[in-house]
Amino acid sequence: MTDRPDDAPESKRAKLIASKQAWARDGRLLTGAPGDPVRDRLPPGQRLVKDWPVLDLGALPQRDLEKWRLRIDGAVENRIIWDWPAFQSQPQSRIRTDIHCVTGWSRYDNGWEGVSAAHILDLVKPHAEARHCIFYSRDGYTTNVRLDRFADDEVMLAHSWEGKPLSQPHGGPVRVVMPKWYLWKSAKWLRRIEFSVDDKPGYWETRGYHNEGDPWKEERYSD
Ligand SMILES: Nc1nc2c(c(=O)[nH]1)N[C@H]1C(S)=C(S)[C@@H](COP(=O)(O)O)O[C@H]1N2
Ligand SMILES: [Mo]
Repeated sequence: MTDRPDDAPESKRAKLIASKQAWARDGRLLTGAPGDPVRDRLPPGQRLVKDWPVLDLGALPQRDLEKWRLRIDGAVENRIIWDWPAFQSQPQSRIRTDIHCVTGWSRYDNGWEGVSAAHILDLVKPHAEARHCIFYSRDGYTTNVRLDRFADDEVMLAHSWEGKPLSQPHGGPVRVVMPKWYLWKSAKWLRRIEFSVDDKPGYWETRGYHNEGDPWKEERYSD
């Protein structure tokens, strides 16, 4: 898969999606030898990059902080709708993590700043039956994670990367960061989080990609 083409024509976008689905069919990059996150830093089948590639469906949503809203709802006690000032006024967290893309690149030491998943869970109080989080993005993308994975202490909604506002191509103003999972779980241009009793596989999960996506277990593709 190539970098995101600016104003991707429909044919180019279709090609990119088709090639990524072919990767899943062919089991590209699978080594068959799971890694050990204690011993290694680079998960199996990955290569280290220094730059930060842009990967998405090629539709770059407008960045408009006036109109920006984040809705958090579903199986929760307290629903939230934040506008930009409300989001900014939440307690801030910082983490430094590696990121791993299923197309084979990993990038070490990304400094993120934003609002932690732990803080969000404190505020919304998911119902006892809630098991899943579904992320909805402004470009129509969706992805699903288990609630216990969302609750991991490294998970956050990031608005900054390396001390600067997250750039629009990388998901600004706000994206999810789920560093323990392949990067497709880290939804860019986040607009809604739904807590759910039922799982709702997202864009890539319904196109041949694994429902969980642990890079150490090479959970790239569904069987
Ligand atoms: N909204 C949205 N989020 C998305 C995607 C997308 O197409 N739309 N692509 C996913 C995929 S497949 C990857 S690998 C990462 C890439 O993030 P980056 O462009 O910042 O490297 O974003 C993920 N989040
Ligand atoms: Mo990806």
